[in-house]
Amino acid sequence: MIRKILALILALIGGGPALAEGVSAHDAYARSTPPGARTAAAFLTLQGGAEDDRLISVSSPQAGRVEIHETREDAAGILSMRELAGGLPLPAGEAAILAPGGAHLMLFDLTGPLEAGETARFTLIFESGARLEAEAPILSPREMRGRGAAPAAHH
Ligand SMILES: [Cu+2]
Repeated sequence: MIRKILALILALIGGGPALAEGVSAHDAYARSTPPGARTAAAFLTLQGGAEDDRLISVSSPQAGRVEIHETREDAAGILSMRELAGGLPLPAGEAAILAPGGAHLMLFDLTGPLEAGETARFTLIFESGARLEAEAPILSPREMRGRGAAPAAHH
């Protein structure tokens, strides 16, 4: 129910002509951080519009910098992550799911801890010029596990 309301709010905030055929963002959430942490991770689902597009830039008032990361597993099963330098492709009509263990938004230079129960805010900018605001509930470790998330290996 709460998620439906958030989605509705997002739809209203995101409004305008871009929404009908444009990209949209859903189901955003962020991982809470322990005191003193300087980085955090957030996740969401992007839905492509009528044209191919690409998420090229993300910012948050709660972080000095936000990068778009992907997670890779090498032959030995070691996970590492790196910035998607060219941004995240979002083909027309397809969904891109950013989730633990995969692509994610990486927050650096946090202005403060991300406390469970609060909200992280993001501005997403796409190659097409589309701009979306996303609100991400900050989840406790227990709530993250409820999402099927593995324990944080690399954050
Ligand atoms: Cu990362």
